[in-house]
Amino acid sequence: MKKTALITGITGQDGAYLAELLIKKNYRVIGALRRSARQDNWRLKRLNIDKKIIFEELELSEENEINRLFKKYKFNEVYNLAAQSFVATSFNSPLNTSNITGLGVLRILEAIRTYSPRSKFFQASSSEMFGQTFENKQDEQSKFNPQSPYAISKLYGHYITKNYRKSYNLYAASGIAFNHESPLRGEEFVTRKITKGLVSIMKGELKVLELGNVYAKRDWGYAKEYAQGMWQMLQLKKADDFILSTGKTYTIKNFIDECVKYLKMETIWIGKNLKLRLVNKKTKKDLIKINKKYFRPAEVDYLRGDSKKANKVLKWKAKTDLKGLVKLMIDEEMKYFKMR
Ligand code: GDR
Repeated sequence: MKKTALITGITGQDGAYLAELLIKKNYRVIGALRRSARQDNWRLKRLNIDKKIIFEELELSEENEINRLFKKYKFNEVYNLAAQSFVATSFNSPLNTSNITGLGVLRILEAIRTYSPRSKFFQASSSEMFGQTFENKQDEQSKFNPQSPYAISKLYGHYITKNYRKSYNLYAASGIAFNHESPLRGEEFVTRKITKGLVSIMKGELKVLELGNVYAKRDWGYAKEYAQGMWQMLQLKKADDFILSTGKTYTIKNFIDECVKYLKMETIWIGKNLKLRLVNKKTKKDLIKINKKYFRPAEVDYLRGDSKKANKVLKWKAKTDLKGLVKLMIDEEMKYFKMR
């Protein structure tokens, strides 16, 4: 019998890679999307899976719509990847973020408890929950110290998932994923903003790229591998929580250096902090500048994950390093630039 899976956030980066994986594994994939995201299926088209998914409109703010879906289908697995997922936006829309990213999780869990207690549930938790951390590496036992309405909402989702697992004996797993990027990353996130920006500069379509705090450190992996980890978390006998990360951390400035090297651009950094600039060595023109408007009211300075537990129990390990990730992202940036 074909398994049926529900993926919320199907049009996002992770939704697309997870759908690709489940289709390969012969699942029937129900993709839930917001009404406003109907046209937003370029990722699914690029992976050539848009015709293989059954789409259902769903607002995570509407419990009736969630309940309707659970009455219509029998889900073996439910992956909650939908969220207001941009940290910066959460400062401008804290209530909407809390409602969707936080309470949305509870609405799904309530539907599972009421209509489908045997469905396995995956919650996409986030390394942002660790926030301002004082530990060299963060694992499943590390202290949370969230720094944004987004991170606080994710923390609610994480704890309510654990609570429903314990209280109602549901199979509810929480995957704490550190930053994971790919050519399918949204352009508002820093890695994609950089790869797209630098390629646009090289092609003469952009003069200067403006960024915020480039000294922040992140643990960046390849999203496709993280989707695999999410699926593995639902294949155990007992639900649990796992960190997905590479264990390496780099500044945004390091990421830029790696891109510039791969693109063979002759550049040099001049100045520091708000005056920092990346300059073309020959023409002396600015290529990257810092703009205060991209700084967040509260920043997360340092993240580095320890996925020993996922490695041991799931046999999951991040394979793509920073260099490999940059290559993947820039190659595809160049390919689609040519086709525009
Ligand atoms: P993050 O990702 O907030 O870590 O959350 P993002 O790429 O937005 O920011 C990473 C770091 O880069 C700094 N930064 C900038 N960020 C953006 N977006 N644009 C800029 O111009 C810029 N300049 C510097 C940020 O301040 C930050 O320190 C991501 C999201 O995908 C979350 O949904 C997910 O939960 C976590 O990763 C794990």
